[in-house]
Amino acid sequence: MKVKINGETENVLALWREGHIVKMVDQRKLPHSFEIITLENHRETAKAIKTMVTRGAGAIGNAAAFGMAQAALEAENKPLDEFIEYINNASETIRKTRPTAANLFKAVDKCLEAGGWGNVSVRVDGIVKRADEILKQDMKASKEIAIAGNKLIEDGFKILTHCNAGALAYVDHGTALAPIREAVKEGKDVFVWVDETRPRCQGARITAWELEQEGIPYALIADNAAGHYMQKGEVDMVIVGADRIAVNGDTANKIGTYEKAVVAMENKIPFWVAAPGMTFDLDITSGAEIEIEEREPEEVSMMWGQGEDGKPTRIRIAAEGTKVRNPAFDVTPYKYLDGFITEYGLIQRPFNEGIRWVFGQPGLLPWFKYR
Ligand code: RUB
Repeated sequence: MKVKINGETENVLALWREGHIVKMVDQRKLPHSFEIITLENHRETAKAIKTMVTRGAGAIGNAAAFGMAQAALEAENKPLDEFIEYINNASETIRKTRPTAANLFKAVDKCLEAGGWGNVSVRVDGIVKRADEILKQDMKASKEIAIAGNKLIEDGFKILTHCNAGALAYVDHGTALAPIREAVKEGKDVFVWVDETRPRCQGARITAWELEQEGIPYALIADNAAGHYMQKGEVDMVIVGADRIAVNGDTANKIGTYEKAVVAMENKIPFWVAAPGMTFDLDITSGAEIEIEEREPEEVSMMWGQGEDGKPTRIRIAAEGTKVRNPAFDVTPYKYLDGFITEYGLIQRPFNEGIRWVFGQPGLLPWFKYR
C-alpha cells in the first residue's frame, strides 16, 4: 500500500514480523496520524487484535499467526511438555481476542498444525515458517482477487463499498478494494462511494484515507445515503469484504452490510463479496452459526476524532447512561449476493458442480458457479 510519509511515497504493509517483534500500522490513529506500533510478545499482539490496533479479517489472521510465532520463539528454550503447554495457552489467548473473522481461527490452527510434531526446535521452526507463509499466501491471494474482480468492473463504474476491506484489512491490495485498485491501474475510470461505517467509522477513517493515498476518486457518504445513490442510478455495483462465509454462502461482514445488500437487490445492483478461501468456514452450514461480536457501548454513544486544536478527542453524543447495543457484524443471506471474488476466480450463480473441487469439499456453495 502506498503511503505518503513526510512528502515521500513509501510502500508499507499493514503488519509485518521482525524476529520476535511484530510491527503494525496503528489503525486506531488513522487518518489523523500515521504511526507504527511495536509488539514485543504474543500477549501484546493479542491485545493489539482485541483493541483493534489492527483489524479486518485478513490482517487479524496475520496478526494471530505472528502472535503464534512470537509464542513459539518465547518458549524455544523450554522442555517439550512445557513448550506444548505454552503454545496451547498462547493459542487460547489469541482465539479469545475477536470471535467473528474465520481467518484468525484458521491462522491459529494452521500454526498449531505446523508445530505439532518433532522436538522443540522443529516445532518452533514449523510455527514461524507457517506464520510467514500465511502472510505470503495472503499477499498472493490479494493480487489474484484484484485480477479476478477487475473483470467485473467496466470503465466509468461507480462502486459502493462498506467498512474497510483494503490494504490495511488484507495485505497487501485488500479484498474489496483490490479489484478497484487493479481497474484503476488498467486505466479504467472508476469512482468509489465510501460508506462512513458507524460506529467505528472504518470507511471514513481508513477506506477514504487509503483511496486518497492512492489517488483513486471517491466520496465519503453517511451510511444512510447509500440507498439514495442506488435509487438515483449512481451505483453500478457494490463490493464488500467478509469476515466469515458459511457453506451456503451466508456472509458475515461489518454491521450495515445486510441493509446495503437488500437495497442493492431492490435496485438491481450487483452485490459482490471479495474474500479469500481463508474466510470460508467449511464447518458451518449457514450464517445462523456465526458468532457476532458485540463491542463496547462507547463506540456508539461516543465519537473519536481530531479536535479543532489538532489533538485526538472523544466526544459524547448520547447522554451518559444511555442504553446501547453494538453488534459489530451482521449476516447477509446468500440470496442477496451475486457472488464471491476469490483467489480461485469468480464464484457466481447459478448452481454448478464445478465449485465442489474449489475448496476441496463437496457441497460448498452449491448454488454458485465457478468460472
Ligand atoms: C472489518 C470488516 C471488513 C472485513 C473484510 O471489521 O468487516 O469488511 O473484515 O476484511 P473490523 P478483509 O474493522 O471490525 O475488523 O478485507 O480482510 O477480508
